[in-house]
Amino acid sequence: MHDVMENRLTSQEAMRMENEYGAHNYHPLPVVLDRGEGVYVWDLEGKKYYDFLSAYSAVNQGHCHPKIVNAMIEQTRKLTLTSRAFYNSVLGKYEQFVTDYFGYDKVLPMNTGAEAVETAIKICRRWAYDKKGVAPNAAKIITCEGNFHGRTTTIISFSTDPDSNSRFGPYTPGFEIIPYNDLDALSKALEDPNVAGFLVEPIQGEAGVNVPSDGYLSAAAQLCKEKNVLFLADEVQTGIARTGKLLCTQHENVRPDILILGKALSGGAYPVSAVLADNEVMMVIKPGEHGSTFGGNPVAGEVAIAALEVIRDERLAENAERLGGLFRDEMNKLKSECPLIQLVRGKGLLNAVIINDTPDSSTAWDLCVAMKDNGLIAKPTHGNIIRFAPPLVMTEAQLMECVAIIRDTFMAFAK
Ligand code: IF1
Repeated sequence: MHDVMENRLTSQEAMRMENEYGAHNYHPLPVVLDRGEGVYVWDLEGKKYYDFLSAYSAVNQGHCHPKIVNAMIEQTRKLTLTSRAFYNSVLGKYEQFVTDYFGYDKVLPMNTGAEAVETAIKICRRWAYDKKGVAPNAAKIITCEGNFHGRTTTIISFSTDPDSNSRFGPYTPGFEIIPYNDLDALSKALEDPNVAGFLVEPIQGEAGVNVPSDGYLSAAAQLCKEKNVLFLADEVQTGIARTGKLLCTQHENVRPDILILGKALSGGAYPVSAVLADNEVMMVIKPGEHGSTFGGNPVAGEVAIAALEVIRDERLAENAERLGGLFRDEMNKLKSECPLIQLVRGKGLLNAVIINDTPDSSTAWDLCVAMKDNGLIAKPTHGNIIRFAPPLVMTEAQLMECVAIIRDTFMAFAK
């Protein structure tokens, strides 16, 4: 027993190794997570935390959900990967399940969110040439200021965040950037007959949970329809029940022409992403024209089926809607007592608190470190915005315990 204790990895040692041997492409909060279960995670010293980031909304179903883990283990013991050179016994079943679940004719399975966004861009451009009659290489896709759609070179080509795109040029052409939540700007941009699609996050996550005006998404979708332009919804972060509906676009009864999913499509157990569309769009891709080694693998299929069944069977969208409203009410009560809070915003259990300090101040970071010490982990985005996004399996009692931790931390800080 003594030997085992002596060799036990410590958080300090784990952080040192990451710093020494890993690229410095992140600045993590100083906590080393070792185990997760439901809404809880534990560090290497056994300290327990509420997880209020959910791996950026990938763990909506809670950490290590037994149904998802068991589906992964069972399939992994049987067949992990065949490539798409051959059929496999899971893919057709998964494709039928997921297209029925979201109401589309077809799905193109990929692995990461960025791959799904890249796939959607390629499908949209191909549709513009083959169906809309746009001249070769002239297709344009409209995107929004403040967007985050992934980290590949084409996607960062239309990012407006210098951290995401500076000194990674030359950039991929064919994108026009307009202000988010601005229908006049969209209407003007749509005058160009070469526009193939409008790529938009229903809520801008990385921008700090930027919720557009009511009616923006439905009006934007209508403008696109009138101009024969595809509406591409990036629901990688807002989808899978996070905002209180299965899809965030459903709050406005918008049905995207191309739907992009990732993250919680697998419950955080495995990289699974997907692009869904109807036949007149999806069938522009012919055999051999797009693909991926792992895309559509049997483990991904079984994991995604289990993850989506959990969302439905445990009514997690309804829970997110109810607890999200409660959380914002409680944060607004705290705002009335605490000068540190400038604004509370969000939908369902995708929320953010804007801290009353400059983006280059350390206040939001310091608050997150203090909350960590008090048993709740969250992380700032863009300096002074703290995103609060717990797993959707949280109970009201657990949420109120977290509200107390946030309140105690903020009130102690404000003294
Ligand atoms: C990081 C946040 C960032 C996404 C949307 C596509 C992707 C993402 C709406 C790409 C990924 C992740 C990536 C991660 C941090 C996190 C994130 F918004 F969630 F907070 F960066 F903006 N569309 N978001 O949010 O999916 O390729 O990562 O599977 O890169 O730091 P991916």
